[in-house]
Amino acid sequence: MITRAGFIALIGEPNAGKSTLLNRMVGAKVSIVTHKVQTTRARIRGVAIEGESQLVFVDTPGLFKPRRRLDRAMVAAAWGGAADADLIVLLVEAHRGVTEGVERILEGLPEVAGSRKVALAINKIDRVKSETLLALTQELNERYDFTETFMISAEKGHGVDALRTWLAGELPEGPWLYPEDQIADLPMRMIAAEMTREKLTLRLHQELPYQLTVETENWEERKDGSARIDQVIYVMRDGHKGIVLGKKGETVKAVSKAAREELEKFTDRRIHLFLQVKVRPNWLEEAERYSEMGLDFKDGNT
Ligand SMILES: Nc1nc2c(ncn2[C@@H]2O[C@H](COP(=O)(O)OP(=O)(O)OP(=O)(O)O)[C@@H](O)[C@H]2O)c(=O)[nH]1
Ligand SMILES: [Mg+2]
Repeated sequence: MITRAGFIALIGEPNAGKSTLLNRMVGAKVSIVTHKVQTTRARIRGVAIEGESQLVFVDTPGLFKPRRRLDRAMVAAAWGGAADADLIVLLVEAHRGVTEGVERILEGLPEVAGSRKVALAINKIDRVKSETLLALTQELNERYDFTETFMISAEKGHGVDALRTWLAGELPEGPWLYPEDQIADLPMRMIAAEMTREKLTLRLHQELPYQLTVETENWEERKDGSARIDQVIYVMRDGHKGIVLGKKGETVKAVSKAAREELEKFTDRRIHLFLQVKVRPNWLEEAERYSEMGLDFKDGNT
């Protein structure tokens, strides 16, 4: 029996639906999703199986014009994800079309992709009329030599099977890269921190989600089968700490509850989650914060 395996990078602008697609392909929520841009910060691998093929999807941060060190490290991680993959899928939002951001990605793509196959996935087709799709497909294919074009809704699932089947057939022949029951390749402590960051991002406004990071400091297995997890939320200012805590600690309490419930579902066990908020004005310039996030600090150098 011939098996196939390889890496498939999902790239695109922030908010294009890369993490939603990864989760759908894997069949579990491995990568966090919000309606806000720049949710994913590092490369996150999720594993799916299709026939004799093992598909390792690499979710990447969105590609955008970076301003801060963190932004630069994120964008470098995204292009790096594409450069290391066997196949690349570019996600473009159907209702937004060829934005300036998409133009910039198309400019960088030839060099990064080289001779590798790039599929175009026009996502969020549930938001537009079919006439729009044909015009957009044509326009994008005039600008880049995509191997295939797929029209999908990562959220609703339309077109996703066709994309998965095509990818499975295009991967190089070779042994599987992960045990067949493995769905993600990132440490549980990081998945747990990401879940808390998702809940924070959903509840906090404006710039605050971009100025905090979450780390799992301690994970303790308990005799009764449950786990105690201690996490720190790093913020930059006293004022931010106050907002994260909320009136009488209501905000952090709600975040903790939501994150704990999701973690319990994910791990199928009882979790005791303890969150602490620490002010660390300079965390965006600390190498250790980047390694905890799975990013390369040096990538942020100008
Ligand atoms: N209507 C619709 N919304 C979608 C679809 N796919 C994703 N979304 C929504 O788009 C938003 C962004 O989705 P994400 O998966 O977080 O996007 P992303 O590309 O990972 O974003 P970053 O991590 O910020 O780069 C979320 O609110 C999703 O629910 C889709 O097919 N249709
Ligand atoms: Mg994402």
